[in-house]
Amino acid sequence: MKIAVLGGDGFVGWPTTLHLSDAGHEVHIIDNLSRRWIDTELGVQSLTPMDSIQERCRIWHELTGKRIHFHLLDLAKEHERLKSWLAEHRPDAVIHFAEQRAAPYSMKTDRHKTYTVDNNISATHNLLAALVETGIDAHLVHLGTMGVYGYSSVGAPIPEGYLDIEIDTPEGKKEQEILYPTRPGSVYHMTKSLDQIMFQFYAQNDGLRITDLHQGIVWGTHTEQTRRHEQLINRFDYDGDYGTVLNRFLIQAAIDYPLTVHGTGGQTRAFIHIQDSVRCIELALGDAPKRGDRVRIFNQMTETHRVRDLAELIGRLTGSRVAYVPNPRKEAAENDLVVRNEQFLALGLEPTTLEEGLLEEVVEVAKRYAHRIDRSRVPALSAWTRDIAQTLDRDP
Ligand code: USQ
Repeated sequence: MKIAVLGGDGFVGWPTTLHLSDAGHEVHIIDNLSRRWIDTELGVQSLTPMDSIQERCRIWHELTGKRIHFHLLDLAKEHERLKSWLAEHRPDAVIHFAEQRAAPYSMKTDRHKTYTVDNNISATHNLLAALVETGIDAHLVHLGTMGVYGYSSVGAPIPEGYLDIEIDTPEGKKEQEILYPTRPGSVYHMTKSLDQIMFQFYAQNDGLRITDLHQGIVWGTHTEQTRRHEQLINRFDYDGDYGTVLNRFLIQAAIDYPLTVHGTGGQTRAFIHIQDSVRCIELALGDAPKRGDRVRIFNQMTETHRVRDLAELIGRLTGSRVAYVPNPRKEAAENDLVVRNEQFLALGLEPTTLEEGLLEEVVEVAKRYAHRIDRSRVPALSAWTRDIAQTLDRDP
């Protein structure tokens, strides 16, 4: 297949690109490199040293003889160029990762909220409108988030995207299938909820073939392909805005920094290893909906864990201290979460679970590059409200 990976320079985009190129697909990255600019804005860098995207593609070619094509394009701002690109290249599939993906970044200031909404909503809508206008019947696979559901299974497992409900009507009870009601917990998660409505509309109105992957928190850093050469290494975020919880605990353990549990750590979240994440995307690509089908939604996660249990586990493994710090977020202090993920299992996914070897591998990577860490950038200081901002600790 000819595949366009929008956002192919990012944390999940890059390993996905390599995985698909390795599998023999013709892969084109479209990216505006905004994630690298945000590092510059925040004054932080990936724990792992990343080469330019052009250099990464050159190394891959040298190693495998396969070409990955890179196109610098801003999806949110360059609608006409996007249309021309699609019309010229006519991809069979488009994978859409090109959104600002950090909840804390999206809550920093009104500017960051506005940027996240403008960027994410425009990128998704420009893409949908361009696919309709160019008449390209590509399968669109979007990286969504488990966060659209709102992390509470109210006693019943969270289904894969849709909920069957019964409504009272004058003629008696009627059944209806609706998108699971969204309950986003940040401006970032809100943009992914809005994406869902756009997908529903374009599938119904124009017959676009769309798969939306509701992904949990990704952990790990290496995949089979990124391991092959030092310059193919994946980015690895540790800072308070972009670092995600499990990877942060592992990095904190590596540099002898207390493991920063927010609040009581009673938050239960869905997780997936990066290797499974790229595999799921490949599985979803191979199982495209037909024209006229509803949006296909998968829950892309393999297990759920409570934040404090993860911290205690890593504390036991590494001898690190667990610090319970004031929570910068407005979120439920404790929640249960049960999630259905049968569709990927039925397609053959064999889940990578949280085993010690893989956790230790991440700690090893972090130790190797520990000299690149600025300890002052570890605490999460982006507060969800002004009142919460007053309560935060800079030094756990
Ligand atoms: N947390 C801590 N300590 C930390 C960092 C986080 O206790 O040092 C807690 C947070 O308060 C939160 C939980 O861990 O309760 C998860 O935080 P996170 O930063 O790992 O994840 P989140 O902000 O939800 O976002 C990440 C990705 C996002 C993706 C989402 C999947 O950045 O792109 O969509 O995970 S999910 O959470 O399933 O919605």
